[in-house]
Amino acid sequence: QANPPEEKIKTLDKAGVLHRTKTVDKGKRLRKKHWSASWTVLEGGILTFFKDSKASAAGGLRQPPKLSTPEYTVDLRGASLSWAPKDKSSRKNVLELRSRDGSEYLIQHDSEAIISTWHKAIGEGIQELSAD
Ligand code: I3S
Repeated sequence: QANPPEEKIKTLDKAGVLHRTKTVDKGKRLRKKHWSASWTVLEGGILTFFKDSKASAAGGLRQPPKLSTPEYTVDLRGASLSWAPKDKSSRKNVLELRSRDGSEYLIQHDSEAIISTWHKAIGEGIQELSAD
């Protein structure tokens, strides 16, 4: 292997704007879904959802929201990812991410191509961590 694992894990895997909502907080189902479009970063086995920001949604990849603060940080170690069952949302292209601490998130993008790249990247992130 060319790079030591410490080196590899620091790499930025992916960043972009996604729709997301938290549905379960450490085993406790939240009463209401609050979808928001927000800047999302996958890096070093951690998925970070930044606070909802119209600027980040509009700016897309060209304008990372420097002043935005993380809202949810999901450790992918021990997490699982699947396509959300239809009863979880009426939206299309919805992924469901479950963290090891029993929290759940829905992740959505209208573009099937874009959500597929996130599916692959997050899935690979989970795989890499399970190999340690
Ligand atoms: O599970 P629900 O209640 O159908 O989720 C919907 C609500 O969160 C809704 O908010 P309001 O109750 O304020 O209208 C959202 O606008 C919808 O997007 C949620 O359903 P979908 O199917 O889009 O996840």
